Amino acid sequence: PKPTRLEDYQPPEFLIDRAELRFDLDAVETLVSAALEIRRNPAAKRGDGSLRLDGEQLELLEIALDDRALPPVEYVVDERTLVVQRVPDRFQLRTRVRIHPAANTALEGLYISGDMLCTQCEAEGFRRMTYFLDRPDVMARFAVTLVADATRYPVLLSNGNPIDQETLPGGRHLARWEDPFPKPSYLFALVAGDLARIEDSFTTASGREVALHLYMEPRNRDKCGHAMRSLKAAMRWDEEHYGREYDLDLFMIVAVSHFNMGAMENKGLNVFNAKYVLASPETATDQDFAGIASVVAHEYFHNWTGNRITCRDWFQLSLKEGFTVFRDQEFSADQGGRDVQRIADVRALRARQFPEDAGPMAHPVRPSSYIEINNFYTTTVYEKGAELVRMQARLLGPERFRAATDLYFQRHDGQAVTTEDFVRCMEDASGLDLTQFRRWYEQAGTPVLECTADWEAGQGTYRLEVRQHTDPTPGQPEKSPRHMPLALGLIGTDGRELPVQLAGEPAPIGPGTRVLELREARQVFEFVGLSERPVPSLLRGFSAPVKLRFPYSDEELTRLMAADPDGVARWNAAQQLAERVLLAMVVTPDTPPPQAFIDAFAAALGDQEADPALLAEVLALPSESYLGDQMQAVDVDGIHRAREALMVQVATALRADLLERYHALHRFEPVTDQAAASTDREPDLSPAAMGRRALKNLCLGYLMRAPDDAVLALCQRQYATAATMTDRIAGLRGLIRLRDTDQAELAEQALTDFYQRWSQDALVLDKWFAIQAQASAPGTLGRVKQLLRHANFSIGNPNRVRSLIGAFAAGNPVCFHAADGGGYRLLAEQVARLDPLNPQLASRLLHPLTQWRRHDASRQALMRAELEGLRARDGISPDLFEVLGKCLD
Ligand code: BAL
Ligand code: ZN
Repeated sequence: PKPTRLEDYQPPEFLIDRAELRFDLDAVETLVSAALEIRRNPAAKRGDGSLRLDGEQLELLEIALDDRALPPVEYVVDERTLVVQRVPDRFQLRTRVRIHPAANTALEGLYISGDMLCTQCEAEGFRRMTYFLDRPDVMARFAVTLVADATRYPVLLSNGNPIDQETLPGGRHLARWEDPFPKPSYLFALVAGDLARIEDSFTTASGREVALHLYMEPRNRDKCGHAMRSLKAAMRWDEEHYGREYDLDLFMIVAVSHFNMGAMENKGLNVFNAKYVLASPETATDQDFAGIASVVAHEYFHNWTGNRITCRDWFQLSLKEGFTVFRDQEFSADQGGRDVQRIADVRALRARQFPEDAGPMAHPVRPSSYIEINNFYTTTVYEKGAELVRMQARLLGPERFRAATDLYFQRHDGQAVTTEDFVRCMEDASGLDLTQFRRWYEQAGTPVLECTADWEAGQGTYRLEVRQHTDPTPGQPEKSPRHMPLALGLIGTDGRELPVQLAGEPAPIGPGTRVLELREARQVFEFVGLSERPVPSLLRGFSAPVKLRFPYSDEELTRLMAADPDGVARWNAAQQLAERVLLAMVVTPDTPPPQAFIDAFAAALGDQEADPALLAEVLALPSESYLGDQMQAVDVDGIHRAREALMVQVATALRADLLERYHALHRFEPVTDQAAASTDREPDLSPAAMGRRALKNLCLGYLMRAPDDAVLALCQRQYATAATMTDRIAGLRGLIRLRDTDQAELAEQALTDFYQRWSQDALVLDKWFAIQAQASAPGTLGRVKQLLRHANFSIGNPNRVRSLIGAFAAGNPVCFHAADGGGYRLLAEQVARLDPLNPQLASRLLHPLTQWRRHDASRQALMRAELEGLRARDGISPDLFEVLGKCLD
């Protein structure tokens, strides 16, 4: 397969103004008729006079140009294109093709999910349904007719507004939809099925009434309330924060069970992975509820950042994804807690994006080349892209950022544009020069900020030196310094904030956060007027996506952990302190943690003033994979041992404190009566209640590291009487630790009970698979193999595949990296099995193996052998080909 390069971009030679499509729907065989109004693009270079349309896996039945059936000599069809020779400047092209939805296991284009038919077109799925100019800078008005069996598919949906319905002979029926907004083909959608609907409505700021329809399989109709509430909250938020109103009279969401991604923002007809729609307190965790709100908002926000203004080409993907992730993060921060949301986002960035940026798959936020665009729906394009927007928002400040986004919406509405167009709006509205900032879009890799400081007591001057550098990444040996905001504060001995005044500034500036701008490889900042040596609180709010190093003493970190008013910095101090203790324990296994660490932990646990949700973050140890990233060569076993040992030591030293906090928090939960299967009141789903549960279950997690009979009983009771899935799964997670111990029976009982309760609920069953795949018990690899043969495992359902194979490979370092290579073998076998069916998913699952260079020589050899084995297979997909090439060559 050949790469596509940004530098080769050419405007489309032809445009499609209108597309009339008719789908004669059937699971086995669907006929698609298209009538396309096409004209030559005056802004493009003239080619050889022929029209080249994209089309894959289509059986062409008819073709006519301006109502004249074309003879075979006038067109050429191959596996990827239809070329019509010598076309006029303006014409209508009609085609009719046959496709096979039930045989479509890749879940791109038209496919079946259970009994329904649905589509996924981004990035290049539309070409699997009809011949088209399947590129985002070709925007057409769509009119769609859907025809199907009225009993099997009573609901027929597409984008835009419903125009008409008819009953047809032979038990069939028809629906017509028309979308008044021109859109690229990747935003097309259709859904057909026997679906239930819940309805609501939303009145826009300008007083228009929008009907909101949420569709799902009928048995799930009582699990959609949270998604609907989230949608309405997102609609209001976008009006208030960006002045963006919804633009059609109808907004629809459909929940489907088989979906490669989280959800898809098709115009007026969002199609969602059921995981991001369906929730009840008994079946979904607090994290699931938050995930639903965030994804519903994300897809809704795309209506402006993605649909009204779309991408010129797929290299610009972050234009819509980075900005939309930033918007959904800010929405979630406003709904729950700002610090806790930011910590979750930073944790995710460090866990996934930083390793990507340091590995063979590293690429800029705006990549310059790809073989398979599906491989570029990455955490770099999404989450690092969001960080780039966040930094620009910070550099501009709230008022100027709002002016800049207003300008962006006004200037580019209805267009397909680039990240450069976005940055130019930031500049034009603010007067700032972002020339240097643009490097963030072009350079891959995570910058490192090396900071040092010295103190001149006599002068009251504190000098901070910041050096920045970025290691080479594939294809980019040299990096230049980047422009970024560095937010900081200064903390005194008593934990209070000190004034932050730079030398030369006329008047003292009060205490609090200051935002400095970095541009140079080395910069020195001199703070004056200080009465004592401060502890710097650096990178507050994680103001730039960098790795910051400062030689803090343990005492200084402890001070920040106890007192930093910036929640993110407070959390980060705790992480650094724990990281230090843990890495020492990796090197010297039997080192007890310093008493100062236990004391700091105890102080935070007993802090009654702080938000419990924040404390749950502060007291959570860094993950095994994060710790691995801090080492030259990852010591998988040493890290696991150290982390477990530290948790046991905390649990032992602070048993009474943990129990006390546990009970104090558990009291808030409803009391359940198992016999009557009822609770005395509804579970509380407010952010405050979720924060309490997070801290309580953190305590339980520690306690279950050193469980005596009383703790075991408490964990069993929580599992059995939980009113929420959050508490039930926390109980189960505690009990599953007993697998392969002499109390294994308790784990097996709970797992059997969980399965029996929830075997009919696919999303809960995903949790049952995942929790077993992530258990660090020695027998896990064998169990995962058994679960692959379980009656409820299906290679055809991406959620189930992720919950078993993905959870094991990406979420269970110690078992996946078993020294004999059994984990690697299992992943490679499953990727090989999946690749012919669903290459997009196969390529994503492979990622843990691509990090092979981070491991010891023996593991490297084993991992590499599996990767080579995959590459040697006949007929691997372009998706896999690209990833294997990057990580092996
Ligand atoms: N556009 C693909 C799914 C999403 O990012 O919303
Ligand atoms: Zn998106």
